[in-house]
Amino acid sequence: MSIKDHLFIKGFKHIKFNQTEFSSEEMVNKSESFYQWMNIRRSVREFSDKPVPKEVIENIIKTASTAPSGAHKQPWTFCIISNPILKSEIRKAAELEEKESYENRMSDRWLKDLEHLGTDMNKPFLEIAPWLIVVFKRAFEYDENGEKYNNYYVNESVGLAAGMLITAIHNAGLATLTHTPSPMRFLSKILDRPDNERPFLLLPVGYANDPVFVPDLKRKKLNEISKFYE
Ligand code: IYR
Repeated sequence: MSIKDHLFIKGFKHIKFNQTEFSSEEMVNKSESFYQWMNIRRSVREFSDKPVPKEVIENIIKTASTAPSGAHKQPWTFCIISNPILKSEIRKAAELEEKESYENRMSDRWLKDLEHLGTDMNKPFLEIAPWLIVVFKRAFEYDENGEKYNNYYVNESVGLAAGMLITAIHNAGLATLTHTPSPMRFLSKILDRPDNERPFLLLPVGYANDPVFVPDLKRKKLNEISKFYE
């Protein structure tokens, strides 16, 4: 007797999916140790210029692209920059926007909310980190006749991929920062992206500077972020 490894549902091939199962004890241990590992992740603003192998970055990007997405449209493009000329162009343009933001665009309340993070308009990490990843969301696509069609839940999908990207970066023992210079249109220009792509997030990736100091943040407790209905 042969066991079926696929079947057709409404004409579409479905393959057998084998969920990896763990015992309750293993589940508790794995989820606890993964939490402990994720809980030491921190956004880092000072990077070393120590090189990171391209293969690591490729694996990280492939991991991010395993994220679920609306209608499985995978509405993302990752631009990965190590070219020093492009990095310095990006830094200059980002700092111009940040200067305007810090001096004129952000409210007093916002600036006060950021004080404890020690951020300012200077973004040297954009040149120092060996890699920059710019995540673009693909608002729409062109079909073979050049007609536009929309993607679905684009922000949700790309947000999920970005979360998985950050997780994969941390898993590799590397540091990153979710940087959102605003507005980010300059990234489309510098990277020569097509009109269906919009910049979503800019992440420097590399080794943290040694030593590096980060704000003494506290995470909300489980009972502050959740409510169980049993
Ligand atoms: N984009 C600016 C300001 C900034 C805004 C928030 I909200 C942050 O959590 C951190 C920074 C900057 O990168 O400095």
